[in-house]
Amino acid sequence: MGFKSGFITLVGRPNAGKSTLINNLVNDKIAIVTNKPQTTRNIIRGVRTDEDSQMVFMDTPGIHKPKHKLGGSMIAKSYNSFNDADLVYYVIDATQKFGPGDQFVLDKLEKVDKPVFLILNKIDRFSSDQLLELLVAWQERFNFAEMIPISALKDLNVEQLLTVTKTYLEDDLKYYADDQVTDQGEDFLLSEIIREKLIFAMEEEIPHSIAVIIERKKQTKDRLIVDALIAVERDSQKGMVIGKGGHVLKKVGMLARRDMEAKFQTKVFLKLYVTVEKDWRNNPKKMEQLSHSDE
Ligand SMILES: Nc1nc2c(ncn2[C@@H]2O[C@H](COP(=O)(O)OP(=O)(O)OP(=O)(O)O)[C@@H](O)[C@H]2O)c(=O)[nH]1
Ligand SMILES: [Mg+2]
Repeated sequence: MGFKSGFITLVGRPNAGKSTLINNLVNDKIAIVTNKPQTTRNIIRGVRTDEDSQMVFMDTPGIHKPKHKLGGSMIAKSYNSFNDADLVYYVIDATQKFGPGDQFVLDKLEKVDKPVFLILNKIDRFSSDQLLELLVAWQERFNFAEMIPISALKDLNVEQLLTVTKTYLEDDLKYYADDQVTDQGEDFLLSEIIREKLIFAMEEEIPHSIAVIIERKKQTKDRLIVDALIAVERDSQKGMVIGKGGHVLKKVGMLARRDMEAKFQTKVFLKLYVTVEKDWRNNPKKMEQLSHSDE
């Protein structure tokens, strides 16, 4: 028997748990997770390799009705991921009612000529008889190759998902080295850690206006020095990111630094700056700079 591999894209509506799931699937925190929708902005690849197989998972931005150019470019990336995939996981938050947003995704999936798994996530939040009803309802909506209930967060049934997925892999190359878990560069990882902490610290609308870029990075003998620039869209948002007496920024910096130190196993010296880039989410050039669209 030859080596088997495949590319699997994780698509779905914002907040369904795609990033939580990819982290679980590769046993590492490679994608940021927050309680607010539209967190993920880029395709993030996560690799899981064993003796005879390799699965390359793709985390994607949540599919939503875009209000800015940034949103449009985010969902375009999600749709593009169908082309690279051998298999699609449609991840849903099973605690949410079926609505027009779900139907929109199903209509997209109708045009995709790949097996589609329905992944019913967050089953830790309801009982098994509710689950049966749900499976029956979804079965009537689309011809899924498989329907698998899981909890990405509580790690329920993810092993089963992997077992079933493996039966769909075909003889193919090993695309990534055995020890590679993600394709992301260090700058992107660092900026995402900061963005995660900022999203948690901010109220509803502001998270979507935030971008983070690494301005300078230097590894000395005993520490990693990082200067990061946080961009927001309005002066008022700048004030909120900084907080009274700088307390918000200080807290964000502390939490981000801790995660960076754990991830890169080195002492980190992190400096954060905040700048206003008016309406950057509608400015293609700024967007490219600020949303890491080349990574
Ligand atoms: N109870 C429960 N919560 C979950 C589960 N999986 C994810 N969550 C939570 O759902 C929220 C959204 O998770 P994400 O993984 O960021 O969702 P996403 O689909 O990547 O969202 P976008 O990047 O915005 O598209 C977070 O608060 C997670 O902790 C689960 O299995 N059970
Ligand atoms: Mg995500």
